Amino acid sequence: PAATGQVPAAAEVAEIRDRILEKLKHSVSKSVGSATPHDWFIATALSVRDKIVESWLTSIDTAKKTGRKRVYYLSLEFLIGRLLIDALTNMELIDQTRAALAELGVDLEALREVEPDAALGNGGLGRLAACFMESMATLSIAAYGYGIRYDHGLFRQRIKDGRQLEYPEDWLSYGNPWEFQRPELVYGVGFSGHIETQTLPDGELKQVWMPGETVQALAYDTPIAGWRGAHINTLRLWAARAADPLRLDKFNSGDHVGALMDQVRAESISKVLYPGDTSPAGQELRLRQEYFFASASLQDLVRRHMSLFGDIKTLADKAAIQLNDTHPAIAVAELMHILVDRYDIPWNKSWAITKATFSYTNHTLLPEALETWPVPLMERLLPRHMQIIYLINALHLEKVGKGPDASGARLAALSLIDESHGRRVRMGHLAFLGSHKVNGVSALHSDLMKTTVFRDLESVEPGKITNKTNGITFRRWLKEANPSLTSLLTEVVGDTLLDDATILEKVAPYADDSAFTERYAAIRRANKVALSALVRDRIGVKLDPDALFDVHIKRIHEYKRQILNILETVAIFEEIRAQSFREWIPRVKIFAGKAAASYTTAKLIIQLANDVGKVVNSDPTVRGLLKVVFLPNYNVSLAERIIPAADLSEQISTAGMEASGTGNMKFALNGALTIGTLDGANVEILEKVGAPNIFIFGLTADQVEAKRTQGISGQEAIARSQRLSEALESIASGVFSPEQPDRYRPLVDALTYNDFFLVTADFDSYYNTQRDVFKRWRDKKSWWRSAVINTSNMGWFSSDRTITEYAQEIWNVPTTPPGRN
Ligand code: DL6
Repeated sequence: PAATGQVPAAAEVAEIRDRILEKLKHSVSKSVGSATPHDWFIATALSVRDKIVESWLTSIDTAKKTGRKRVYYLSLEFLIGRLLIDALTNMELIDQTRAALAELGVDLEALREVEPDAALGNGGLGRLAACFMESMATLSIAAYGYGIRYDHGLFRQRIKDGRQLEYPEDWLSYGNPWEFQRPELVYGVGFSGHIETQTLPDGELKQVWMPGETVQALAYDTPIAGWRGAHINTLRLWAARAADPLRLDKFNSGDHVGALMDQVRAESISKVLYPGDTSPAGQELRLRQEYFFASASLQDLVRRHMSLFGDIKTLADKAAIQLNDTHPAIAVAELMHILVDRYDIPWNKSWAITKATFSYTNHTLLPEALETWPVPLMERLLPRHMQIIYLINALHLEKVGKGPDASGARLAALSLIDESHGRRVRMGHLAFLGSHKVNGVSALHSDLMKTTVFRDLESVEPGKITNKTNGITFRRWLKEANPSLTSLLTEVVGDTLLDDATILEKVAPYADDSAFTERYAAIRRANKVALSALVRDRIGVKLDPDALFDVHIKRIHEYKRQILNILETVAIFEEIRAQSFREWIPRVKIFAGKAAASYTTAKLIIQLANDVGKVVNSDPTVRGLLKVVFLPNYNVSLAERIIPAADLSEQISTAGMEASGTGNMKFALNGALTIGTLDGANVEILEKVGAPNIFIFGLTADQVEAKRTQGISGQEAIARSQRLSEALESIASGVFSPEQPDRYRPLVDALTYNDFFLVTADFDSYYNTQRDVFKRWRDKKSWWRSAVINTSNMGWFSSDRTITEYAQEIWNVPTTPPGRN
């Protein structure tokens, strides 16, 4: 990152330099002469970690002394990315450290690049968890994040002959300087076995679960520094180990592989993020992961609660547990198991404590992502929990079955057990019932929750569903990703911008100040030059930094409609070839994103983007007026490079399907204009930035629903639009895949006959709106005016705002804004 312009004090620089040298010598065991960039990275990370640890211990002590309520954020995913620049930024040590390293002949930027991304998440949900951890620390909330320490995070994507290949990701292979192993913190997590019924002295019956297998959960802690380092929280990740790592008897008798079987089985739980779940074994492993981390986390937090407060009945006053999607939902049954079976708290009281303690965030309405587990699997793996779930369900149905509208269909919809295709436990229902608040992640999404998947449950507990529109941390997505823009903005609003993002509003008047917009535009251009160098290095394509950078980066999914963007690209390509004399606007289409390994259609879309790029980029008639690039291995670090260089942000999901989006916020904050549907948080971005400063197109969520009831064939839309039919025809006929002309026939057939995502219905509207984008781009004054207005209105999308809402309306914990500790 560029320097912030402040000259660090020489004494402080010298002290940091000496600490780095000390770490290099005593912790890395290398001399200055022999140190590699990685050695310098470790030494620098350890030196800033020491500073963090000092505040960390104070934060923990203060929370203990004051007896504050803790927030526990349970998430199977934390998409953290790199931490060095983040830690230095939040500890306000970045300029000093850069100067100290420079004295040693080391470039901080080079160290930034050697740190592997901690990619313990798939996409938006995991990245949100990482932003929330940072904001909770910034707001001095005493919080713990709980998750799994996967040996291998999200797969590494390579593109070979245009196709995605998946390779294991190895973020831990050089060690992880940020974490602390806590060998003293080990919990046994049981699986399978049987239940014994015991009779208590008072005649009551008690169920005792005797697990058939126990896996150990080992804690690894990573400190998460809030802005200005005033408060540090803990991210506690669990690694799985066998209780008995080596069967010595087997080993000594010569069965060397068999002796390690238990270890392999146990450790597979924390081996990979999101193991493929198309096989029954894969499904079982996923459920084992969910229970493993839920159980370890609850045991840990109950132990802390008991040692601090000594009374399990006060748990809800001192602990708020947030379920990040349904992945940790089994924790509801686990807490009931702990309260009823371990602490002998009566059922009703236990249920009241459970509900008061938990809250649940829903992140998707896609039916395939709403988890359900086969009852036989649950019965085998978690017999006591299945019993508890049945009892929760029986009491719930008894209550709701008394109403006048208690039809069989309604009870079936309300039940925790879905009986429609084999018996399955609905984890969303379990999370809903076991929580006192349930929230969606944008206004539209929260409304849709009430009318779709949770309609019946909402009618039983009206008002339970609330909205908490997502946010992003401006420390990472503004200051660290775009330091030059941050410097420009702080010149205008002052250096408390990262303490209170709403002061960005003060930038609005500068939208009409040409001296300001010229500097703003120059910063974008420099970022585009830097991105162009990256693209050339990684995939060998040369870009024109003065072209319009039109960016579509996110997971590859049909509902996100990368194919709509590709169709427009193809249409323009054909037009440039046919009418090369026209005055075309040079444009670069940038795609990046990973497809789930088993998602065939998404992988075909990646291949299509690559194939289109190959043909377009080498066509002599196009003369570089249109370039199409697909950047491999999209991750947090790459996003940090691409977003500050984007002119146009593609947020074009089928309306009603993207719960919120957070990339949309990152782009708009950095001044890209959005082309988007009225979906997720786009709706709120429109409200904030105003219609003239965003390009909205396409069907609304209501229209999508209506259209789907009429039929989803694309034939009519294709017949109506010559451009669309020609673009589809050139894809289907093999223009982009001459070596295999029918490669994309399945994609084109789906759009023609079964266009569930309504790509064809939205095509003309999207195409025409892209022409509006061109018109605006020609009028540079107007373009930069809109860009500045976007930046100035994005303060509300800070995750500090989101977390403040959670704290006040769901967790009931105080927040202290940064700078006021
Ligand atoms: O809430 C974070 C993020 C949203 O911004 C995205 O719109 C949404 O798609 C994503 N949801 C998931 C859900 N996956 N599952 N299960 O990642 O959450």
